[in-house]
Amino acid sequence: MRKPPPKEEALPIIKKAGFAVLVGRSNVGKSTLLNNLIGTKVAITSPKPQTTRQMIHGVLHDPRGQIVFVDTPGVFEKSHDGMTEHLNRTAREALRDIDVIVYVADPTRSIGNEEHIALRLLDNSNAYKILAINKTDLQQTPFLPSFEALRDRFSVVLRVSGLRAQGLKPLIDAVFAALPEHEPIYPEYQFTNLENRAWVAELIREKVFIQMHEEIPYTATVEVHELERRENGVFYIKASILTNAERYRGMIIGAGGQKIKEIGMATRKELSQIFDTKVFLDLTVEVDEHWLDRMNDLQ
Ligand SMILES: Nc1nc2c(ncn2[C@@H]2O[C@H](COP(=O)(O)OP(=O)(O)OP(=O)(O)O)[C@@H](O)[C@H]2O)c(=O)[nH]1
Ligand SMILES: [Mg+2]
Repeated sequence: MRKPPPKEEALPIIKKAGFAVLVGRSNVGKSTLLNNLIGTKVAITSPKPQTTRQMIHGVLHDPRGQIVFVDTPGVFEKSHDGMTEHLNRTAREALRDIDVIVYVADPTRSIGNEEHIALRLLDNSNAYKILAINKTDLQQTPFLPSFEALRDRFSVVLRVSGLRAQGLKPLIDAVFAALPEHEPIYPEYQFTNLENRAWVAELIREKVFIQMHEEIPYTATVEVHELERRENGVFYIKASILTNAERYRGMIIGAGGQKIKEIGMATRKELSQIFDTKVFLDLTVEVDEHWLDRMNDLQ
């Protein structure tokens, strides 16, 4: 007797997977776009430049396969300080061995020297290049035509709004079209490469960026020492904000402890909504002049 042909559903389904790196100038909206592509807050955002300091993976799971979007620090022109050098280097390194580049542009800002520095990142890459012109929800996008004119450097040009989650489907489709067939890179339940502690540290750092002005956010980092769900269901977090000098420490604490209280309150509010439980946050501010050196050593 002849064997019946294999049932169609028994055939292995070949899916796609790969890395799509979001690059561009600082503040163009890469991290906001990443979060809305994934549908979860994996990266912090702020109206200030140089918010993102490390590569952050956001994993999109889809019937077609898996896209690992990689958020990168924005390219910044002023490069005399250690932080900017670290950020620009991280953005450059993120472009090694990847499948797709999503170059994010902000049409409210002109194509100046810094944009050209950022565009140069594309030059030696064989990756499939997509130009995502962001912030198209805004009325004032005076430099839109000059970005459209970059068309020849890219395989696809798309208009999106990361903030309003507009134009994301064509972007995801364009990335999938360019990805190779590949095994999934992350397990199905995982959305980011950041561990919980690192992610909570980032959330606290975001509040520092939002609450503090001038150079203060750039003098600070956050370390989470303990993170556990206690028997009563409460999330217990012990963390410190590290800053370069005593005077900055005083400013982050604020008169009568007002600033640190606001940073703590905003963090607790967000985390208790995400975890759907009470959050206890023990947050201190400490002087540590070497945090930036340690970050650079990680490279
Ligand atoms: N109107 C509008 N604002 C946006 C959009 N996307 C981002 N923004 C705003 O732009 C600012 C910067 O956003 P981020 O996502 O932090 O930008 P980034 O490119 O990751 O910045 P760096 O990490 O510093 O390089 C924030 O105030 C966002 O709310 C958008 O589509 N429309
Ligand atoms: Mg960012």
